[in-house]
Amino acid sequence: MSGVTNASPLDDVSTTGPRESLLVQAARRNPGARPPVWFMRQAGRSLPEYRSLRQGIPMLESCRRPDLVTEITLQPVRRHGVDAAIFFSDIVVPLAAVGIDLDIVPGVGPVVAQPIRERADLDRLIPLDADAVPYVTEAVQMLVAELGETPLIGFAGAPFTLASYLVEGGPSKNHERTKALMYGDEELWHDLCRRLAQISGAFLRTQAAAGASAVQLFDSWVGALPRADYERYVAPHSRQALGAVADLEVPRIHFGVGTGELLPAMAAVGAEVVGVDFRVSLAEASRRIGPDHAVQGNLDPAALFAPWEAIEARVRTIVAEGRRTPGHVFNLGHGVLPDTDPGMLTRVVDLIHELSHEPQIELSDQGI
Ligand code: 1CP
Repeated sequence: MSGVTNASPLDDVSTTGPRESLLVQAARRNPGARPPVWFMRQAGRSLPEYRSLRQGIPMLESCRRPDLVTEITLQPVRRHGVDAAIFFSDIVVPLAAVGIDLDIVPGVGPVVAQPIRERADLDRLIPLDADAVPYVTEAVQMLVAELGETPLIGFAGAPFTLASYLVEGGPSKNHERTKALMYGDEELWHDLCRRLAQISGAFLRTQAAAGASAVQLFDSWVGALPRADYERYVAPHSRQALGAVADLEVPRIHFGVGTGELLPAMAAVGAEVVGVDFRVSLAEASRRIGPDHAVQGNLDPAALFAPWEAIEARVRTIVAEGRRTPGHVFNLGHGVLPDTDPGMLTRVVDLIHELSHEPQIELSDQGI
């Protein structure tokens, strides 16, 4: 087996394991000489080697094949030298595993055959057990062996974002049916989200128990809600999902898009790290969240289409701001866009890796 780092898992003495990695340390608010860097959606469409591997294999099927999952997860680690791997799967994989009839349609996303809109529909959402996703456990174990000291991040979709796909039946811009159910039948909404929180929590736990070093809860679309609604309709369920791994000592990252107004509430439900999209600066985000949490982010994925000089300036600003937070994990403000030049991602990683050798520039020098 060819590991992606020099460290072999066999001589993985406790001083160099993934638990001592920059990622885990930054999440624990013990920042190193530079931030760790990885990218949401780093495994996938922007890589030609991904596209050739996936040819003729439907997305859901590829998520159920540990050999493919392992290879796709490793591709960006090899190519870019990122400081963490993100498990290749999808937020709807655990829903399919409990028997929801859905597909991931190329160019569209998850599509649910029979949306969940009435009380009787809840019967189709049975609890998830690790036994229902043996391919996840197997792939995580294979990956941990291959990755050596590089940490693997497990993930799940948060109840609100999962509910949106289930209620709408597919991707949605305004989440109108989801909000109609949430505001119109609060009891049914909470019953639905309790089931989703169990599924989401069990999916996180399966990955952490198999050896993932950190987990991320994606509440991608929750920025569609004002804070009062977040606290009333969503927070208890995201807390339940994150609580499912509270005893496993893996740092938990909690991310959503357009969540500037929700950051403190998202921090409060039980995450060590709060993901920040590109609409709020890291300094402001950290001020809103407070000293007890690290932050992750937040280069605009669309900025990667600008000339390198513009990208470099933005990366340096984000790193400088991150140094003023309790802990910083460098990432994009949302996932890698499909047409991104992978070479730009590699350059961002190289730049951040070089920054540990440069004297630290004070923010005031840059007029921030
Ligand atoms: O590198 C990685 O991040 C790899 C694994 C990964 C992750 C973490 C995939 C593979 N999906 C996800 C999470 C995911 N899936 C989220 C949360 C992250 C985010 O906000 O981007 C969401 C909302 C989904 C749902 C989903 N699955 C969409 C979005 C649809 C919409 O509503 O706009 C899409 C396009 C998919 C399919 C999918 N998932 C992953 C890949 C590589 C793909 C494309 C597959 C293909 O068509 O070949």
